[in-house]
Amino acid sequence: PRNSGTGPPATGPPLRDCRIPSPLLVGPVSVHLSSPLSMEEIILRNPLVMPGGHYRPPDCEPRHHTAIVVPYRNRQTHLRALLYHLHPFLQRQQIHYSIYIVQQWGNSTFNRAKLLNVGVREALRDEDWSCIFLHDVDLLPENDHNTYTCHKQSPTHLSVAMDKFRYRLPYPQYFGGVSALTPDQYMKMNGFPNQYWGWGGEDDDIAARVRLSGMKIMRPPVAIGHYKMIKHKGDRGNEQNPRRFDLLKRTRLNWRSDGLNSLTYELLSRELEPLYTNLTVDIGEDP
Ligand code: BGN
Repeated sequence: PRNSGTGPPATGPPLRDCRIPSPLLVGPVSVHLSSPLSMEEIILRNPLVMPGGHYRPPDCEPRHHTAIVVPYRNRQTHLRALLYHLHPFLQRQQIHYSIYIVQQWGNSTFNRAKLLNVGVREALRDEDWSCIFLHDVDLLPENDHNTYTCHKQSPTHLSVAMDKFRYRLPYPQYFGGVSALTPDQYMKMNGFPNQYWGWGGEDDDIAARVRLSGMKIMRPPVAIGHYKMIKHKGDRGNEQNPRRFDLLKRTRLNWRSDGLNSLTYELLSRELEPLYTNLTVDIGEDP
């Protein structure tokens, strides 16, 4: 079948390579946040998306294979807005992709970075992805020239201009929101920390790991890296983590021992929903 695997389609004549840049790009798009459609309506608008939120351009051979990993709990309206917006956005870029929603089971404190580790590991069981995107559920890209692909040399930070931060970086080392790495880059930095329970600091730790493992961070131009953030109150179960300052002081000592190589979790279910793969995972709780 054409829509599985990273290799060429099993049947039919070989396709020509997708053109770069994609002729389907439109540049800036206006993002509406009010009243997202129902899931059924969003499904109807995305007839070419295969179960699990998997897509492959129908008429050219994609050059990029990207897994989008989204840490998640209790954000139904955000999820619908993201899917409504992201599927057409990625299809205009003519890349081969899947969207993975990694849902933390239970009510213990949220742990974004550990969920990202789970998502990366599970996504790589499916496919030989060339690029992995770490994507917050409440961020919507506003310009499709911001391509969801990876650079071989360096991890990338994409959300460089969020409306919440008046369309610029809140501080130079900021790595939160949306970022991307190749599987090799991910392995080189031993993945992400598992010890950040609650809000804050885990993205700074990830940025520090990039540097400590000898890599740099690349960014698109500010004019292209525009994102809208869906406004929301602080989540219950994701209160600010008071330990984040102490943890960040120890990244240099801890990054080799805490990360991908110390990751433990129990995958409770893996469901191929029409527009995403739903991974429900027990990641334990703050000790
Ligand atoms: C920073 C947070 C990040 C967060 C950004 C933007 C910390 C660590 C203590 C210095 N970092 O202050 O996690 O993404 O704000 O909101 O809290």
